[in-house]
Amino acid sequence: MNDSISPPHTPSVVGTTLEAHILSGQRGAPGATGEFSSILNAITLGVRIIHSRVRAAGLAGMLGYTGDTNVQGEEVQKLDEFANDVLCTTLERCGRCAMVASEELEQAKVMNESGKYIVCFDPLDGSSNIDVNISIGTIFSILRAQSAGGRLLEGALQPGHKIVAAGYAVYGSATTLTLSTGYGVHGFTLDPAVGEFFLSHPNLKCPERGNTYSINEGNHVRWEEPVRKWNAWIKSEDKAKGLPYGHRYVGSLVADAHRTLMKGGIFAYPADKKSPGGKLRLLYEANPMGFLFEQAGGAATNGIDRILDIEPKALHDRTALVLGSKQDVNGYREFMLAK
Ligand code: AHM
Ligand code: MG
Repeated sequence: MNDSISPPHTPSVVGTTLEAHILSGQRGAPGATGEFSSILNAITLGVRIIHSRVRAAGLAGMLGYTGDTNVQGEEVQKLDEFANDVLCTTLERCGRCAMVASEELEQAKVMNESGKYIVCFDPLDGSSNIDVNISIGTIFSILRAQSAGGRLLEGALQPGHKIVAAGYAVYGSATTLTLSTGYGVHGFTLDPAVGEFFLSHPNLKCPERGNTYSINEGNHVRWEEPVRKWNAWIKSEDKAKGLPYGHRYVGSLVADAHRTLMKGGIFAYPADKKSPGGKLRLLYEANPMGFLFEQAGGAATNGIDRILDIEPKALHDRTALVLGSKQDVNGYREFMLAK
């Protein structure tokens, strides 16, 4: 080997922090304005604080502290409430956020009526999984606030196609943040020793087609006939068509969606007899995911229609959600239309 020849130079992404990425303006994205960057920084600060508490809470759980008070006799805050408080506080303190809408708040909370942005979030998605050390996460989207004369004109009830940025954090084997400001999707990994997110997965693309499906099979008896037919088809033996698909289901949307975004395939939470309008929430679960999947070249529907075109009527609206590789989401749609 001739060690005088150096390997071809490829631009290094090592060392690009999330903050630097946001401040770089993301090649013309709205990140160029200080307000937008400051909102994103407030969210990512919140995510780092939640990460730190999630890691410690797992340890406390292992030691058996399951009651409402900790060893010092202090009241133990439920993690989802804690996560909600953290995000509300970081966003309020940044001074630029007009309003927040959260899974944990009955009503939207106005913060600064002259702020330019509204943030919708699920502070701790999949929180029922915390006790068993399975991945959980935080999902968010950022919308523009319309205000005139210091008064807010447009609130959080906006369709997903108006989103300017969205992302989710997964507190898993690593803590990651997947983010889009409308110019592709980028993945960041938290270095816990440094306390910073670093760019680890630039330009994420959801494959055109995958080989896994993700659905709660326990709801089979509650599904409508077209969902059952699709489910039977995707499990059928047909080597030429790449069937059957493998089955993966964690029960945390962040984890199931993240795997689907990275590896392709399909995630579905259809409407069923128990949840006729679907289970997942439109504003802070389906819409941010829909925005990210489309930005990554995938698709997101309610089975038939594009998620991002649904007009929300109330803050906590639910929807059926089907997301993943374009071909897989289209394949599901064909079954729904054939009913
Ligand atoms: P949460 O936001 O209250 O934690 O719950 C929503 C979760 C999603 O993360 C997940 O996709 C779904 O509910 C799982 O539901 P099920 O247990 O019915 O399969
Ligand atoms: Mg949730």
